[in-house]
Amino acid sequence: MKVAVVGATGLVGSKMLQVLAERNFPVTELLPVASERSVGKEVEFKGVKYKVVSMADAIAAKPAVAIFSAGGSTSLEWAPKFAEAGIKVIDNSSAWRMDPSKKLVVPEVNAGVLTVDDYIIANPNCSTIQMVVALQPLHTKYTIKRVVVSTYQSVTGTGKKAVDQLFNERKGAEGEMAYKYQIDLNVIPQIDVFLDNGYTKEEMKMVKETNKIMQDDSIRVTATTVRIPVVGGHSESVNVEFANDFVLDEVKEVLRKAPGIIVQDDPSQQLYPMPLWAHEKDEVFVGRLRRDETQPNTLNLWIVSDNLRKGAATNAVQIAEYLLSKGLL
Ligand code: A2P
Ligand code: 11C
Repeated sequence: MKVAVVGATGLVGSKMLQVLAERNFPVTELLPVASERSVGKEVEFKGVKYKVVSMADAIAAKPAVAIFSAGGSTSLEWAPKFAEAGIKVIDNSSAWRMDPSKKLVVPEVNAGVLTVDDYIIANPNCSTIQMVVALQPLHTKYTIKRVVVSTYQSVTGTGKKAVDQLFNERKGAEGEMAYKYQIDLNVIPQIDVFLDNGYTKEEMKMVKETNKIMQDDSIRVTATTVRIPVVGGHSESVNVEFANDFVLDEVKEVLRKAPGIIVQDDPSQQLYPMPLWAHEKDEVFVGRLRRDETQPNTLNLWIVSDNLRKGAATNAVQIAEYLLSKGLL
């Protein structure tokens, strides 16, 4: 199968190449795509070097699927052109996520919404993906009423420039700033731009995308998203109020049995999820499970996942795998 990876020279794009290779997605021909300035450069896939091609050349080559991670404006301009050529697009940008005519998919939660007619499929924001993977099985069992989430997000979510900023600061070296402020030895309670309501765009993504993926607008979500000097993955402290009461051991069992989740929860061993362990893993790690003793039917939990993997590349490749397995490609 011919596969295009748009943004193949970027942080998420190169992770997509790695994940496609690791999961043995049946790529017969790879078309790495990047901006005009990278055309002709080489990227490696399964030990073979491939030349970066332009958008137009990729469309002319008619891949079955194109996985995009080249930013929102690139996606707004080019995804429809791929789709018109009959190429299925899985798009990691925020460009199409809230478009009512486009599906927003986390395979463990709502792959079933996909049909043969979906030509542009949106991959959600990383912090939303890991949260809904953990929330969906709990919602099915206990019915979620309200979610209060605070995030602790890795600099890899911003891109290479931010990773460089962190390590330059650590070395005491000069360099470009991805953030307005120092990130090493600091915490920045702002991810993306501020909106009129005082929340950031990242916070409102967590609200709106959660409702869309879980197909339930009655779930009330409020978020505070925070950047921390970490590279391995995003962490989330989540407070969930259910309509129904629960037994904690049963909650653990529900999560253990759910797809894509690893429960790491043993206070006696000081075992809980951390970005250090989630890094380069595809699963969502859940722990610190405990009852919120201040109100009924309410649970506290801690969710960690590698934002470049399950939060981006792995989720996109899983969507491609689902399309393939259902004959939708
Ligand atoms: P390039 O390396 O040529 O700039 P990141 O998210 O790490 O910044 O990566 C963004 C990715 O999107 C890179 O691969 C980048 O290519 C690619 N990209 C940026 N703008 C365009 C564009 N207009 N057309 C195609 N690819 C683009
Ligand atoms: C971050 N969540 O960690 C962002 C990055 O909408 O796909 C991903 C932005 C997006 O900074």
